[in-house]
Amino acid sequence: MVQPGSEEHRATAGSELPPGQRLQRGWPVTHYGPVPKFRPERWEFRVFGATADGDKHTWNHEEFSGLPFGTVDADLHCVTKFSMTGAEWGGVPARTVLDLAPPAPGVTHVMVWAEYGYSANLRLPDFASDASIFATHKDGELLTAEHGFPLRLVVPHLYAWKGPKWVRGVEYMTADRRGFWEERGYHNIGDPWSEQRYSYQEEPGDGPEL
Ligand SMILES: Nc1nc2c(c(=O)[nH]1)N[C@H]1C(S)=C(S)[C@@H](COP(=O)(O)O)O[C@H]1N2
Ligand SMILES: [Mo]
Repeated sequence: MVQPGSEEHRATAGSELPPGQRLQRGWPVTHYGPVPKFRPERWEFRVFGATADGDKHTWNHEEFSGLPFGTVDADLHCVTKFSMTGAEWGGVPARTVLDLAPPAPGVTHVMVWAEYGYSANLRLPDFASDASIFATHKDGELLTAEHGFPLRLVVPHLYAWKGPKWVRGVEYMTADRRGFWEERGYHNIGDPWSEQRYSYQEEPGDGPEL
């Protein structure tokens, strides 16, 4: 068996890098601000905004940990041009969250919220992609604090800033709004395969006025 994350796995995963990216050995830590301390008794995951039933849905840490577990093989592409390939992410698929707390019919975008107010906006179909996962594990091991423990979102087909570490909830939106980096010069959509790095590259319709 090929161990996920091993050199052999990397070599056989066939992961081609998006344009302008280079492979990074190991797994660097990249984020803005301090690493939050996890307090299980205060932690909850919230789905709010335009839900189908109009209610806010919350799970405490024990409840969220009991949701059906899935895995996704995916690379991480940082907009600063390094990529980490061949990871196996384990956790709760975004689809599961959408099924358990469905959005109202008019929802077009989501804002994913993390500790300290970090946020990233996504088009609903990007969030709902089969490979989007709220990861608790990488290669069978719990995430470390600096990599997002207890929970981070991974959206494999977008730049990694679209996947908040220390994620705490999802807001369903009926119109687009910019998240943390999207307000600070980064592309509203962030597709690495077409190098949507910066907001100045946006075409009309790619995002709300800056
Ligand atoms: N909460 C939070 N999540 C975040 C960030 C951040 O600043 N805060 N940075 C993003 C960016 S730019 C990248 S490249 C990845 C890095 O993940 P890593 O540190 O596990 O490699 O986390 C993303 N998630
Ligand atoms: Mo990044």
